Parts: sequence; C-alpha cells; structure tokens
Amino acid sequence: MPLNVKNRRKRGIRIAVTVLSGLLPVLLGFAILCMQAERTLQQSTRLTAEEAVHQFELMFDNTAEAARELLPLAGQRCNDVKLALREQVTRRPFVRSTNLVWDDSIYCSSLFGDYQEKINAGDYNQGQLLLMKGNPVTPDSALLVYRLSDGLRGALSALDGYHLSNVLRLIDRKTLLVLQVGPNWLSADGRFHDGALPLFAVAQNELASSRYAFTVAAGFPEGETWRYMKSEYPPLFSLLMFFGVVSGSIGHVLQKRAMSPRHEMQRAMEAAEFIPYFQPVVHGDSKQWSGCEVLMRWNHPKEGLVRPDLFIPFAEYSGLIVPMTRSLMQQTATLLAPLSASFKEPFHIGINITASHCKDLDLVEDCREFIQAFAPGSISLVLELTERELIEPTAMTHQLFEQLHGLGVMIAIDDFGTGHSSLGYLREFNVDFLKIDQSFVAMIGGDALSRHILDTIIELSAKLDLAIVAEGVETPEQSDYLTAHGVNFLQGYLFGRPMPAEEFINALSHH
Ligand code: G
Ligand code: G
Ligand code: MN
Repeated sequence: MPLNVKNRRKRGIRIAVTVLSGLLPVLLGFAILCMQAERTLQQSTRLTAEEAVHQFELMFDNTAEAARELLPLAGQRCNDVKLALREQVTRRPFVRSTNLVWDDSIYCSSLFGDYQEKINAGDYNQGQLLLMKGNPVTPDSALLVYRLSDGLRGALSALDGYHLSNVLRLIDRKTLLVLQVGPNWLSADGRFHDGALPLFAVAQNELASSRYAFTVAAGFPEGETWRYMKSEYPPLFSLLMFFGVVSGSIGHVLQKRAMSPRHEMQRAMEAAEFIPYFQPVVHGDSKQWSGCEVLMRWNHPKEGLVRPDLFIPFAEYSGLIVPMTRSLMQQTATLLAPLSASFKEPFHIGINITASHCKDLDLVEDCREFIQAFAPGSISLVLELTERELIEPTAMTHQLFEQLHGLGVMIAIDDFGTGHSSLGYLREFNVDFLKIDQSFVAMIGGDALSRHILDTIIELSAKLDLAIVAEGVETPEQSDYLTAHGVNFLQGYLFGRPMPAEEFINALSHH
C-alpha cells in the first residue's frame, strides 16, 4: 500500500534523529559516569591524604617526645648529657639523631658529642619543622628536624626521610602523595625538592595537619579517570549501550508512526506526485475526439504509478481531495491551454469532483481560473459527480451550481445507473450529461433484459434532454450499437486508454 511508504527526501533527517535519540542517552550516561568516577577519585585522594596526615602525626609525636625529654637538659655540659641524647636515638624507632641547642647554636649532638653549628630559627616552618636535603653525614638522604625551644634552650630531634617516603609510597600504591614542609617537599621516591608543589592532573587534594606545620598533597596522574572507568564500569557501559539501542529504536518507531497516510499524501502533494492522465471522449457518429476525461494518477517514487481507487477514498476522507483536485486542474490548464487554438469546437474537459468540493464556493474560483487559462470559448469544462455520492440540495449547493452554470461549467452525473438519483434530482441541479456506467455498456450483446435496461436509460436521457456519454466502450459492436441508438459521446479502450499528457497531446494532433 503506497500510503505507508516513507519519505525519501527526509530519510537523512530521519536517520539522524534515530541516531541522535540513541546517542543522546549514551553520551549523557557517559558524562554522568565520568563525573561519578571523578567524585570517587576525589574521595579516594582525600581519604589517602587524611590517612597520610594521621600516620605522619603519629611519627612526629614520637619524635617530638624525644625533644621534649631532652629540652630540660639543654644548657648542661655536653659530656654529661650526650648519653641521654644517644638513648633517645636508640629507644625511638624513627629518631635518627638528637641535638641540644643553646642560644640558636647546636652545642651537643648524639652522633659527635661536642659540636658547634649555628641554626636559624626562621628556617623552621612555624619555628617547628624543617625538611632538609641531607646532613653532613648523609648528604643525599633527606631528613626532617623537629625543633622545640624554651627561651635560650632548644632541642632538635631528626627523623629519617626513609620512613617518611615509605609512608608516602605505601598508604595507597596508586595515589601520588607528597609531604610539604614550608618551601620544601618530599616525594614518594624519597627525593627532596624545593619550590612549588606539583599539580596532579586528577583529583588533587591538599590537607594540612592541625597539629604540626606540614601539608600532604595527594592526586592521580593524567588519564586516571578513564583508566578507573575502564576497570570499574564495564557492566554500566553495557547497560548504557542497551539503553542507547532501546531509545534509538523508540525514536525510530515514533518517527515511523508520525509518517501517517495523511503525512504521506501531504508530502506527495508537495512533491507534485499527483499528475493528470487523459482519456479521450469521441463523438458518437464521427468518432472524432471531442474531449477528454482527466484521471488522477499518483506517480509514486517507490510504487510507480498508483491507480486512484487506492488513494482517492483516503484523499476524500482526509479532505486532501480538494487541494489535490485544484492542483490537478492547474496542471491540466498548463498542459492543454497551448492547444486552445487547435480546438475547432469547444473541447470537453471532464474533471471528477466529490461531495466535499461542494461545501463552499471555492470551486467556482478554481473553475474560473481554469477557464480563463484557455482562449475564450475554446473549451467546455465538465464537472463529473458520481451518482453514488449525492449532493444535498441546500441553499449553499444551489448557489454553487448557479454560479458554476453562470461560468458556463457543465455538470455530468458519473457512473449513471449505479446509484439511485431521482429525476427530480437531475432537474434540481440542472445536469447536462449522463455518463452511463461501463457495466451497462458491457451488457451489449448479452440477453434481452440487459439490453432493455440500457435502452431505457438512453430513452430516459433523451426525454430529459440530457446528452449521454457511454463509458467503457471496448468493442466495435458496442460502439455501433450505441451510435445506432443515438448516444452522443463514447469513451473507452476502443478509442484510447487513459494516457500521460505528452502522449495525449501527440495523439490529439493526429485526430
Ligand atoms: O482511470 P481510473 O482507473 O483511473 O479511475 C478510477 C476511479 O477514480 C474512477 O471512479 C474515477 O472517477 C476516479 N478518479 C480518477 N481521477 C479522479 C479525480 O481527480 N478525482 C476524483 N474525485 N476521482 C477520480
Ligand atoms: O470516472 P469514472 O468512474 O467513470 O472512471 C472511469 C474509469 O473507467 C477509469 O478507471 C478508467 O481507467 C476506466 N475505463 C475507461 N475506459 C475503459 C474501458 O474501455 N474498459 C474498462 N474496463 N475500463 C475503462
Ligand atoms: Mn469520471
């Protein structure tokens, strides 16, 4: 059925809409997963940083304890207290060395005993912590010094960088961690750096200790979000794909539904796919071409030429028949008007109309335009109304038919004999022609009763003073019979099938 066939021109758009409706939930879902992954990684680095701060605080507590125990000894002679310094180093797991200070000068060290070195309290972050690249004994091994002071007295306890970098490395193997003290920082490989902290590409988190003067920074390297998603989200990706397919299919189906028969016909009309075919009508006696009937065809891009029985009923039902007929009349006028001069007597042009054309007076304008396209008096426009679909005799229809007659338009009753129009009806609308249905013409040569019916119709029309067109004339026998009985006009395959305009115009010039 041609009414379901989709529109070709808009096929690209339809495919695009289908793809988009499938892609949109996938893209949206992907964006949400990205955000979720970033949140998870942020949370992870924050926890790692908290854990690192906690571990460092425990280590510094232990180191600070050593300095606290030594501070009261500051000022005493080094020889008397150096064993106490060494005891702290031995007893405490993280303490590497201890020193006593007097008036900002180290004077006693756990390693060397008597020792002299000036210190600068300003080097210590908040006077408390100093991260060093190394000391004279181990110049390439970082260490952290805790300083405690009270007036001129001071005590220092140093913590080996090895323990610090172990914490940085082992708390979470995937997270990048650094320990920052003042302007210096230590990375997980145990190296000492000064200057700005590195910026981690993903989920950077910095956390300062509330108890000691240090900060921990945590983060992930470039591309971690995608790596995380790849390892954690494959089931969700499958779900997303599933949603994409479902949503794309829904989009596809909805669009198909939107392609209703009405849409399809509307499209066909805009694409000028409804075209006129012409079937000749000849004089009963001379067999000269006296006119034609215009028959609509749907030149469908996929189905080829579609006969009107298949689409006229829907066109009537949907109301599209009115604009379709208007277009058909315009096309006919454009095609045949150039031939005006060759018509010796008014050429009959039959146009099929339906009851829906008679609801208002628009038809009058359409007919006026049609007639004006031809040379004055060169044609005779015949509107064919099928007998099966009778028109209500209302004030409006009377006005319509009056105005049509005023224009010189003639009215024919199509398929006459198949309906049940009364004689009163024929008179009421001032009918000019009866088109005898082909089923009666086919009776010629049959039994006496059939012939009798046909003869009665012919006689009736003669009495009513109506001209007759016999339809469906296929054999010379039918033609002869009809002519002998005084039928004015004949139409049928014997004289010509409905044909395209070019062929009709060509044939017309030979008749
Ligand atoms: O040529 P044929 O198979 O074309 O016509 C089939 C039926 O369609 C006929 O009953 C004819 O009256 C009808 N028909 C053909 N063209 C038109 C048209 O333009 N308008 C209307 N309303 N009916 C038409
Ligand atoms: O408008 P109407 O309902 O009269 O439509 C005429 C119909 O009759 C069209 O479908 C047309 O193709 C068809 N037709 C015209 N001439 C002949 C013919 O000689 N034989 C047959 N079988 N059909 C015909
Ligand atoms: Mn007709």
